[in-house]
Amino acid sequence: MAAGRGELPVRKPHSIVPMLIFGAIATAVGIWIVLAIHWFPVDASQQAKRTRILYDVLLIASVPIFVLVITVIGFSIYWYRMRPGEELVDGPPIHGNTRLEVIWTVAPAILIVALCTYSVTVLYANEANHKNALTVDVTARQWAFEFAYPQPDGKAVYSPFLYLPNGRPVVFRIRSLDVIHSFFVPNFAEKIDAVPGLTTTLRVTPTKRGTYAVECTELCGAGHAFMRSTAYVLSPTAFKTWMSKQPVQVRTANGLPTGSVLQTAVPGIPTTGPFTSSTASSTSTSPATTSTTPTSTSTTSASGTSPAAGKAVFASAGCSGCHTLAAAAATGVIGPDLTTRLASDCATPASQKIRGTTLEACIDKAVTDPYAYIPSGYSAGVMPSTFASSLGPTKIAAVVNFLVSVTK
Ligand code: HEC
Ligand SMILES: [Cu+2]
Repeated sequence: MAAGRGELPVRKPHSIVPMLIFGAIATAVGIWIVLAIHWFPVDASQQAKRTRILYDVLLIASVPIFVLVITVIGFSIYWYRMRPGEELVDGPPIHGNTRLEVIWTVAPAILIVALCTYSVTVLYANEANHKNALTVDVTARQWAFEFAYPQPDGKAVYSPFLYLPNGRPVVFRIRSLDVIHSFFVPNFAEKIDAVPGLTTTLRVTPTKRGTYAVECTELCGAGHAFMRSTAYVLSPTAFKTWMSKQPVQVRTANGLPTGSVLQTAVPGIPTTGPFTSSTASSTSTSPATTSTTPTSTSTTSASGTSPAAGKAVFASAGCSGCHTLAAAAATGVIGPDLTTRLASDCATPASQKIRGTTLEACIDKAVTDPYAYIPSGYSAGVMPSTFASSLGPTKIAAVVNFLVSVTK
């Protein structure tokens, strides 16, 4: 039985005037709303301004498209809804509309090409190299940033805070000593990852004096949320004055100032806080002495300088984050694989000349003075050079004994 079935006749089209009026009002209101919202913090760089204007253009282009889609759907649902008695009836047999299909293919294509071209222009403008740019080296580590301003004779001015002269283009050269971090000043609207083994660059021209947050935006460990600093954009004269008062220091291989708390501890976090197991008092100002002196209370099963104690040090001092070592179930890949390479690296003539001829001397030197001899394929400045002071003689001896015991 086909009673009641069949196809509806094509309905008389509605006038599109109500849609146009609704669409025009909704577009105007929508654009007003998206432009009224502060999507970004205050612009403090040329790059931020360009990026914000680009976003404004993208928003202005998006609102009419959104309104068009929603309006046509809404009106169609209402106008062409099913009436009582039409439950079993098919819609009218409409197949394709070439003109409409050409329009909805060509118009978005033109729009996308135009917006892409504009975005690329902004990208190139933001990354343009400027003569006379100020170079600032950014060193990231768990969990702090350190800024270095290169000076003549291979020296540098170091600062845990970022000072910049207003209006002068800056080139940041960014490195990480440990894991992947990301350097971000929201008001500059520019960010880039700090990747171990690479130097990444970021260009910013500050345009507004003020104090801004510097943040790490890559989850980089337990202290990630504390990995913040401050950027001060000063007048050029104030910047000069600040710079002239800073001590010029010899550049260290790892990009951190000699004696910086960063060499041993994490700023802003007490040495006895949740991120360290240190039992040392933190009242001393010298980093060499703020570090732990191992006490026998800190270990229970293994103590002193035994290989077992050394295995615990290997885990707690973060060695396993960078090194592979079967005996410690460590799988790090930033430094040499100690299971396979340590024996041979300690046996080369160059190594023996610098690190000593015995395995024990070699490992001790490799841990306490890591850049004296660099095994082939690696570079200086990655392995922390501060274990001698941060771990103290007992833990060093323990970890050396452990490595000797597992190296054949
Ligand atoms: C941030 C990564 C990193 C950490 C953490 C680290 N190392 Fe290294 N280590 C390296 C790199 C890179 C090298 C090779 C370059 C060099 O010797 O400085 C290296 C070299 C070595 C060598 C010499 C290896 C060879 O083949 O000659 C030893 C031994 C060593 N590390 C032990 C340790 C111990 C013990 C710890 C923990 C107390 C540790 N490392 C922590 C990155 C790291
Ligand atoms: Cu980080």
